[in-house]
Amino acid sequence: MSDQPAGRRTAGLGSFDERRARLAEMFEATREIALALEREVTGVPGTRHSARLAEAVRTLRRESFRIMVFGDFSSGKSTLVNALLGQELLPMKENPTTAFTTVLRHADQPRAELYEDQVGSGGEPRQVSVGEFLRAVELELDDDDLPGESPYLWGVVYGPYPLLRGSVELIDSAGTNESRRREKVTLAFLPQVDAVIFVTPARGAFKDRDQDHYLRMLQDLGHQEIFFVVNQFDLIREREREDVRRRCRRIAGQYTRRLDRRVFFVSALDALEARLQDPVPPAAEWDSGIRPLEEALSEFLMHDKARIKLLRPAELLVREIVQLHRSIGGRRGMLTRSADELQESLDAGRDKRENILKGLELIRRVLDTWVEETGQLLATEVERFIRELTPRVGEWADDLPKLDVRLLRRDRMARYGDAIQQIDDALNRRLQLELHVFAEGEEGLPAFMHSREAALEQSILPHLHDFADRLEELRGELTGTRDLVDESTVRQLLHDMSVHVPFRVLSRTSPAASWTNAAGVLAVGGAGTAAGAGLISLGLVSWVAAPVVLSAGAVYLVGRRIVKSRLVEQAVTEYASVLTGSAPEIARQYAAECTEGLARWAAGLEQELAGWYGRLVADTEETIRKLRDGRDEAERDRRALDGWAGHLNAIEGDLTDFKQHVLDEMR
Ligand SMILES: Nc1nc2c(ncn2[C@@H]2O[C@H](COP(=O)(O)OP(=O)(O)OP(=O)(O)O)[C@@H](O)[C@H]2O)c(=O)[nH]1
Ligand SMILES: [Mg+2]
Repeated sequence: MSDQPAGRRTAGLGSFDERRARLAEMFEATREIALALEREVTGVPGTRHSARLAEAVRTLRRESFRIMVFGDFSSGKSTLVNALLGQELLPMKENPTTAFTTVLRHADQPRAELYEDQVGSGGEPRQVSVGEFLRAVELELDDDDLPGESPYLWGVVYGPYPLLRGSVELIDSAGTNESRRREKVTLAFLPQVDAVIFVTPARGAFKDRDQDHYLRMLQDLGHQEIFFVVNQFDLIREREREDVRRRCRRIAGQYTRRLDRRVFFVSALDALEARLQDPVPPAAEWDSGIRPLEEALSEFLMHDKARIKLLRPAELLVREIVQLHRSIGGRRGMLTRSADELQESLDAGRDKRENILKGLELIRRVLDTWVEETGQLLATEVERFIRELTPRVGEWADDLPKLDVRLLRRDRMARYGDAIQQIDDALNRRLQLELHVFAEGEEGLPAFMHSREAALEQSILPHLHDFADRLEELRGELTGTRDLVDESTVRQLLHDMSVHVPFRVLSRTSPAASWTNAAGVLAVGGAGTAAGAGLISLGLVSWVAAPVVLSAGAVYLVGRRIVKSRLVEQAVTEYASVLTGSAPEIARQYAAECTEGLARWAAGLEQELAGWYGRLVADTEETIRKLRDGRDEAERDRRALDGWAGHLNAIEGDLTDFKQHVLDEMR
């Protein structure tokens, strides 16, 4: 160390702890500037930038190294964690399962903690046994067959896990794209982790643009070493595997430079099953693909852990500094001009401003038209699907389970009622399955919504470009600095859409989750009581349930004098005919609910764009006022901005050296 050249303060790096303290200092200094700037610009310190920086420092200072398993719901995250631990610890199920973020830590004695508050908020945990924890973390269907909400936001399980020796923590998260609430909790945890294992299901891996959205989010948080696990690889047919591998590597290649050590094709379930056997069958374990992943992970933990602990936040800091420079540059640009000049630019820019507003209006119209069209097409699509189903209802009868005669002991009327209820339940389960395939299958709603998304992109992207270009032009004239508008900035605006597109809500519902209950719900409280998550909140279940209940009633009356085989036949016919009859209404209701969700998303987007423009004009007007009030205040502001810019430059210089050193020394 002593032979390091003197000069910048990072030159002699010292021990890991010294380096970490040095980086934390850089963070603190940057946060001071962010706070001051926020006070100056918005009048409220402590918003976005400074909060992110504070969070990053907390993560940096934490002694443990956190690796989070992150990805879509039901992609097999919990199964993978179990496979890595070599035991069946966390709950794994076909339906959305993990209720909240679970941190796994090594300790000799098993125990667990449950937290009701966000990490870092100081709330005391509830101390529980591991068994109690595991019951709490498993999403349960409540009395109405809806996934219950957990009171807990996160928890810790301690146990003798050799993998996690040396202060490594493995984190299982609630899946994305399932419930907004659970997703929010998962995303809030992300800035607090040092590394990420991104799990995607092999069937339709990286399929949605929101995968891209989450991956960008990870990049923005400074994650440059993501482990990609393409899971459930056993479900891919042998002859298709190479294609899937190639495609996944191509996509992952956009986010990592070390494809060989960062992308893995795994069957977590096979790995777990192999490891639960005694002795472990080596061939099965090897075929599951888990070993190369583990080797890469352990190499990473051995050689790169300390480097990443420092480099990840350093990367994030670089990005934050760039943003801060940008804000300072814009503000300073305005202050260096005279009030008259600025006013003149604002006035001269009147045409531009009008064009910007016109552009906004145009975007609004495109969005509104798209939302309306999508609603109409969706109604047609759902109606068509249901109509096409009905001729097949007759075939479903072939698979009906035997009636449970033990339940048929009461008087004749009640007996028929019970029998029909059983037939209805079975038909309902089948219908639910068909709806599920429609909602999830490549040919069904996802394909429909993809085509709608593509249509929207095609019609709206040019307008978004125009709008952003014009706005930046105006900003350039007012401040002397402008952001370059590139394709990804504009596309980023549309990314959020996928979260709001209701087919995902629909596709979340699993066949077993809600069906049997629906008729009961309707009978007891009307369609309104079916409010809740997923399909049910969209009304599809209760509307599809309507014919079922009617059918039970109709057959119940005629059924007094018919024999059992006729009863089934009659029930099925009734079921099919009422289902067809209700198709338009079911489709209309469902589409109306989807349209509402999309309209909310569109309104949010419009509001955001209007906000960009509004803030630029308001900032300019505020600066003009300051400049008019006398040069003193403006001059003071300018000096302050210069001071901050100077500080940031110095920090940036230190940071560059720091990063280089860490890279060199730890290689
Ligand atoms: N065939 C196959 N099935 C798998 C594999 N991994 C997981 N599964 C199954 O996929 C389903 C979901 O697994 P989980 O581990 O609960 O998925 P998760 O990502 O934790 O789901 P959430 O907690 O809901 O986000 C379960 O039925 C697993 O048995 C795999 O590699 N192959
Ligand atoms: Mg899980």
